[in-house]
Amino acid sequence: MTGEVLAKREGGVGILSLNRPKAIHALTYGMVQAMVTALLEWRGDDGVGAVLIDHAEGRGFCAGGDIAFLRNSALNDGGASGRKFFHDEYQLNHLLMTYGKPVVAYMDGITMGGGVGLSDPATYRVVTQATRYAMPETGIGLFPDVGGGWFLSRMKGRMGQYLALTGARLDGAECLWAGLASHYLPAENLGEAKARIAGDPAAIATILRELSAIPPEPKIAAHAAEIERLFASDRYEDILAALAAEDTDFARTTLKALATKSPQTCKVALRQLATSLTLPDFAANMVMEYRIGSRVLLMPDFAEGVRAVIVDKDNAPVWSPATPEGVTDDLLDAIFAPLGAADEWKPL
Ligand code: QUE
Repeated sequence: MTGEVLAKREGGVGILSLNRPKAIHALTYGMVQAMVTALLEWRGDDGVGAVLIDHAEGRGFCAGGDIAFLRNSALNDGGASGRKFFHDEYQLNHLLMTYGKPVVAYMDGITMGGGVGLSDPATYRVVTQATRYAMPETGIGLFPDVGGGWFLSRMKGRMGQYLALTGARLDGAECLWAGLASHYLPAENLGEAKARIAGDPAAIATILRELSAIPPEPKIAAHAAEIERLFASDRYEDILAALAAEDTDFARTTLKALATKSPQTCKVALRQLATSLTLPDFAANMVMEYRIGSRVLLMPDFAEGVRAVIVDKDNAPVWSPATPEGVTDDLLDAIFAPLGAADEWKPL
């Protein structure tokens, strides 16, 4: 074990603390393995009444995944180690979703990408005044994976399509309003919440309610009707046309944001969310996402997006195809097609 996840027992709970502060606790393969190992052990342990997931020292809960590693895999090993990472990370997401004991995620500070994959499936999702929640993948030529297809598509009023395409950040109050969080606590109360839950894991709901605060106004609510109308279509070109025809600051800002995103992965995201609504369960969603991830990892936009945002930091990715019109239905069909039977994703 690398020490990048601290797994410990305290009272009647198991605690997983993400501990990679120099990368805002972005998930490595070793961190995924460490969490799966502890979760499987605790599932069969009658002394563990609940699992808490938080971060150790430093700011933020979890910035995402180890995208530099994934880019290296795409460029140097044909994607083999990257696919293995996605495969096991999605098994972790699914294990949390089906765990059978309450899971509490403390989304204090940056909660993006892979961090969302740890918190969306949790029974209790605690946000604070510091929470910054986003699925920013289309900005690096990736798609909103780790179960994003399932959760985003089931949000009210096309909010999930808006978040998936734009990578917009929500604060804690907005997460609570949107149903992404279950409780809003002042960050100062998190220590007491964890200690009291460790002492009485059967009383999580009561403890979190007692330590909750009234959140400020969710600013995004003022745009909900506009989002529902402008993002109504599952065709990306329709959304762009609707935004271009709307004479508001919100529409102009949103269109400007979309112009910086990978057209290929924006179209992938829209099909991903629409398809997820037809699927019977979370496992089927993860089968779909692993097919997508296996292909998108090797598409030029991913290596280019990580180059622009993390490696060279010029924030000027050159996308290919460069335009939404250039992303054909045939390309999307190939990205969503089944893998060979031996390569398909399976739950633990
Ligand atoms: C989109 C993303 C990620 C991102 C930036 C994006 C992502 C991710 C990170 C990240 C940030 C800081 C780190 C790190 C990774 O940034 O998934 O290791 O130190 O993990 O625009 O999807």
